[in-house]
Amino acid sequence: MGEAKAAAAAAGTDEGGKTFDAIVIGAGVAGLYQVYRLRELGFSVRGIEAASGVGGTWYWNRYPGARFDSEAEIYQYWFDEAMFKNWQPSERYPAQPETERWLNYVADRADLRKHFLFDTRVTAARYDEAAQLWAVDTDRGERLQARFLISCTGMLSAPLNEVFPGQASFRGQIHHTARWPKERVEFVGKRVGVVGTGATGIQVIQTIAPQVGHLTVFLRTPQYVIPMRNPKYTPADWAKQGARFAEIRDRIQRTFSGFEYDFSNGAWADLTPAQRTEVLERLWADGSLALWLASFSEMFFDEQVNEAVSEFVRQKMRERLKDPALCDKLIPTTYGFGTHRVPLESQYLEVYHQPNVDIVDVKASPIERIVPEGVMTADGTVHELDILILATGFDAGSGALTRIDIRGRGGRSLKEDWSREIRTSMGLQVHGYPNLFTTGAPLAPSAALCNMTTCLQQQVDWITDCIRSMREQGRREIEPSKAFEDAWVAHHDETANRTLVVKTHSWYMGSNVEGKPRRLLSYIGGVGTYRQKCDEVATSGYRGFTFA
Ligand code: NA7
Repeated sequence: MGEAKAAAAAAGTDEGGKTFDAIVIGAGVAGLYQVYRLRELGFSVRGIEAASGVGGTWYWNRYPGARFDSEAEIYQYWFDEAMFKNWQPSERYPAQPETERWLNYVADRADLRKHFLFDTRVTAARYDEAAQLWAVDTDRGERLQARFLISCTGMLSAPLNEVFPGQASFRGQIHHTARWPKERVEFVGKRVGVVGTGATGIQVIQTIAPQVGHLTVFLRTPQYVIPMRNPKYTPADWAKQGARFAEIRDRIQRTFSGFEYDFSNGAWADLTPAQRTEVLERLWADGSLALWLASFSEMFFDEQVNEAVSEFVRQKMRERLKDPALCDKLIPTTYGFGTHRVPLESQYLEVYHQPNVDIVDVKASPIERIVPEGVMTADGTVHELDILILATGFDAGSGALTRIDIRGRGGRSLKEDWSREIRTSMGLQVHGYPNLFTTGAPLAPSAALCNMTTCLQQQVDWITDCIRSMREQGRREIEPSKAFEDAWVAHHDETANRTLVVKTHSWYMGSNVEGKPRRLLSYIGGVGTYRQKCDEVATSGYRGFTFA
């Protein structure tokens, strides 16, 4: 520690003041771990967080019904075995309040809070090429400096909350799910509208439906859904998971999706129809994302296989919906199962059997504007509401960074660069932006197809090792070459373009944001493969990256 402190001092940093070895943006899953790792190595580090507390996604998304679809035993940190064992998740898929409490527990146990400025948003960051430092401005009018700038800003953190004209004129309450108020929202007896039926909208709808006076779901694209099996976890259950700590930690590094399960059911073509059905039924009964991320990988490439799995899921949905009119509205037919996010749900479809729940088809008659009384659709109807919930999603992957004025070499702007084409080097750096490291950024495995705690810790570890090796070698600046980045983008596109995912409209492709350049935002080569590629770069002495 003393030696590292001396090295930090020699590098011109000043922990008590405004110059640091590293500035970390965000106090979510990645930001907490990044601060922990750098501090462990004796670097001076300042975290900056827009929210009042830690949690990131789990701070902001406090909407009714928010919970993750990753099992509690894999949505974990791996740097402290006792921390894992001393936390008792209440169930397999805990809800937001518990996950927020867990991240507070982590922050307290590792004493991380003191390194963060809370209620502070980074507005701009400019790289000073002569000094080889990032100058970081905040909305509190402060300027801090650091050798390294590390964004832990989240894949899904820039909400699309200004969606319709006239929102400000609405007389009732209007809430985007990712900006949900801390105060309780009272639904009893209220006329409530929900726009959006992605993973978020589904959780909201199934949770508030039993409370509302009347619910209007403004539905544009229906979803394939899988019923969640969410058993309670007793202390004995968790002790069993604790005994598997090392096994789970090692396993999830190597699978396709960073979950424990993986594709291990044999090739689709080698199985009889009965054997295929047996696999699908078994994974369906698991009530997890295994049907999607660990059944048959051919589903992502082969239209016939995809159609067969899609039809299996449609049939399951038909059995629950019964009413043919509801089946027509709620069962997807225009895209294949698994070609974008598959939500787990609990009694979501059954909500539509309630007499006080209506579907408004906003594909046929889009929402035109919000008026003081409610939502006006293109056919001129005003749907009167007391509360309007926007579950309209995010400017995913790139949005968190393009909402900051980031300037690299020669004053180039990341927002302008990415308005033409979204590019990164393995999602870890961007050519033209030396000493900027990114986590949860485009072109790396992330939220789309990965258990986020797995991917984020792997990226933080890679970044930390890189910074440590630079210190050992007396290097002050790192940047990926244009050729390296071109090669990664080409590999990413080649991997993506072999799949059916690129043919489906969703945030995965950036097509949910008007004018956003299209590219699959997450790397789809698999978490294990990506890790190997990252490790190869590090062991090669960072071939493809230039140092100063
Ligand atoms: P998503 O998955 O992007 O879903 C957004 C939903 O909002 C989706 O159903 C959209 O319909 C709908 N939407 C957006 N704009 C409109 C307008 N103008 N009119 C009608 N409907 C609209 O966001 P989520 O928050 O659910 O999930 C994001 C990720 O967070 C999720 O995948 C998990 O990984 C966690 P569309 O499909 O565009 O027709």
